[in-house]
Amino acid sequence: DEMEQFLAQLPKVELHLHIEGTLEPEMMFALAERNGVKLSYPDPEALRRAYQFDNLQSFLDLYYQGTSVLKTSQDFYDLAMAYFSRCDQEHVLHYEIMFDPQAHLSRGVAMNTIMEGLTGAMEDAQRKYGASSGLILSLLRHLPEQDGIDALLQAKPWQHKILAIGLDSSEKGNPPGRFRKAFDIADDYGWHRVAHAGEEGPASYIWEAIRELHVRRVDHGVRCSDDTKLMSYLKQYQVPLTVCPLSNVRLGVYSDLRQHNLKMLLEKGLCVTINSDDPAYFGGYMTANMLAVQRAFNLTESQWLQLTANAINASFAPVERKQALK
Ligand code: ES4
Ligand code: ZN
Repeated sequence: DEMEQFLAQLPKVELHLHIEGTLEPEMMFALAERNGVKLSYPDPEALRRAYQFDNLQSFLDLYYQGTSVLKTSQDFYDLAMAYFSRCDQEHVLHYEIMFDPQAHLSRGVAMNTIMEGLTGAMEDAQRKYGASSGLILSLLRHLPEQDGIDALLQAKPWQHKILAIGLDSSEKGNPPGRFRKAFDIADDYGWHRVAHAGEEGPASYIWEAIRELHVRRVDHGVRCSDDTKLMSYLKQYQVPLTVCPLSNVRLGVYSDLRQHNLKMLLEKGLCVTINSDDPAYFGGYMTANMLAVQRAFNLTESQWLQLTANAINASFAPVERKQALK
């Protein structure tokens, strides 16, 4: 209908996207073949059928397995280019994408291999599509802080090609405060700071990410609604939340989209944005997330324009680029 048409053509900005989470089963099998990697599923269909998750951990187990096919800079280039091409089709004009270097370094893939592939694709997407982009180096919170610091030191030669530090993986029992030193190094590199907080973990982790890691934007953050003081703070300072609707439903954070608090948060004046997280695993890219939200909440056109304005404001794009996006 008319609203779906409006959403399909709306210029978009994506701020919460794990590039490893865009690895579609078909590409996983193609890369496995190319690199001589054995997968534990017979074909892409069987793999896709296994994408039934009980919680964040059951997803992460498959997600990390999937990364085993990524070996060469060409693999990282192809992976990123497939996502960028999808973005072009969906009118996503600016994207800030996370990657998990520790998931690759631990398999013997060098930082240079990852960075050459990803930055090469970003430069080509800029030329080919006119899209702007940034890279967020995300640390795995289930590993010791020192492992993350080692990854950061390996990224030092690339510091000017990276926009921000992030923090992801298993949230429960892994509070943000443990990563202060790592975030201080990122600060010395001149990077912005984001962290996953309040996805499965408690609202206190959102406070901790803000107070101890000085994050400028919170990934997910939906559990903020358990804490009225926190909600007031997020509203007052317009701390952006990168909400991922289909992800939250697939991982059981909400039983269905109608139970999601994103409309409430938006109407209370928080800086909510909509994002796809790991679209190959959660059943949809940006447009699919927006259409699912529209079916659940029937938002007004002005609410959609607000969500888009929020994403532009929440981005780390230079002011001139932000103006061009508006
Ligand atoms: C993730 Cl949805 C989600 N949460 C935490 N860590 C992640 N890594 C990739 N996707
Ligand atoms: Zn995420």
